[in-house]
Amino acid sequence: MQVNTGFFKTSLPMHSGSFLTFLFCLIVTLSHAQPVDKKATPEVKKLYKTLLSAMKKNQIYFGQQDATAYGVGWKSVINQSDMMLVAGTHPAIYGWEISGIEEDYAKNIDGVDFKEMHKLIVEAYGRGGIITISWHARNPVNDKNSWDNQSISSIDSILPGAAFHEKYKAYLDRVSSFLMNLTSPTGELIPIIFRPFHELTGDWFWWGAKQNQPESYQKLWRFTINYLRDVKQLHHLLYAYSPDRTPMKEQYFERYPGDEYVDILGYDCYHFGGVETAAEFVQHNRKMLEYISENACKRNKPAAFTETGLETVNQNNWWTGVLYPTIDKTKLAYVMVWRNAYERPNHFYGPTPGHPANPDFLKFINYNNIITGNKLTKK
Ligand code: BMA
Repeated sequence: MQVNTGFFKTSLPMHSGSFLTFLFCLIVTLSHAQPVDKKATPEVKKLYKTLLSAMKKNQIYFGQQDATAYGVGWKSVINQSDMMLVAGTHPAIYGWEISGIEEDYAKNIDGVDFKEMHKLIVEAYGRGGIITISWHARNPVNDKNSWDNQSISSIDSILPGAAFHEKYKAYLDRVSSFLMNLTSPTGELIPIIFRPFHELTGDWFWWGAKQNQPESYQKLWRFTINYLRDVKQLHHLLYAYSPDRTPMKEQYFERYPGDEYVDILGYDCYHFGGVETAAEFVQHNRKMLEYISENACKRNKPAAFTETGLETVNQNNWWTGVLYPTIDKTKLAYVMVWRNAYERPNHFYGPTPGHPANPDFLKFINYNNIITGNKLTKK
């Protein structure tokens, strides 16, 4: 079926799922949409509406993790990102990772100094960028890193009353100090999309589905939000829930902590394998994103593809041939690809200078509905 949504004309056919998503999104009422934190700052409320309105209009903000901290072959260069080198613009969404803050380390897990991260976040916000922060937290139970997937029920050991609860609270105190200091030069708190305990449906993190009961995950999530919001009085956060791929789409909500605790319905899924698996990737994830987005629209909340990418981008038309058909008209507020590691040569997900997929990337970001840094209003 060929449909003109009235927002953007395109030659891509609209699937029946997309049409339903579109109908659901018509009922998103911006005036009633509020973040879960009743005391959210004006900037957070504004960001929330910006995301909802983008979603409604089929506009998708494009993001990358650690974009301005480093890229392939460089680190800490002022106002640089691989995307800037290739396309002359930074992304619109800037992802950051705070693993290590819980132990008071000076640098995060990927070698980014927290002081520098702070500065880069302030700069990104000044350019009109949207900031999201993930947290590969260490396991408070045994000090192993987040990929400790051998421990069973770690979550139960850090909930209120359990042996490692105080230690977990100390972790949150450090997270909170970092977040609390993220202010703009004019003194306003920078709105942050906080995305803890992501990929919870997988079995690779200590908070994963194989090692913990759904209720434990929900309790951990609710405790964390209550603690940051009500005890630490942080009111500049939106909370993003990001399961990974599941065999059945309904499993997305199996561990969902509730509408009062989630602002953004996110989803993480990587493309493994390249050309051979591309069609399956598009088909599966398009359906999944439509499902998530319909559910987000019904709840008046934004939906987002919070992490994705094809490592090394070894398919030259990946951006327009795989990513775009996966996301276009699924009613998402944003999509974010993972980092371009400077320390692991084959671990990059964005454009890099000289890469054969760059012409396709430029075509992708030139689509009307893909929003990059140069289309944002500076603060
Ligand atoms: C993973 C990889 C790791 C990194 C971690 C946290 O997906 O990129 O190399 O340490 O994210 O950023």
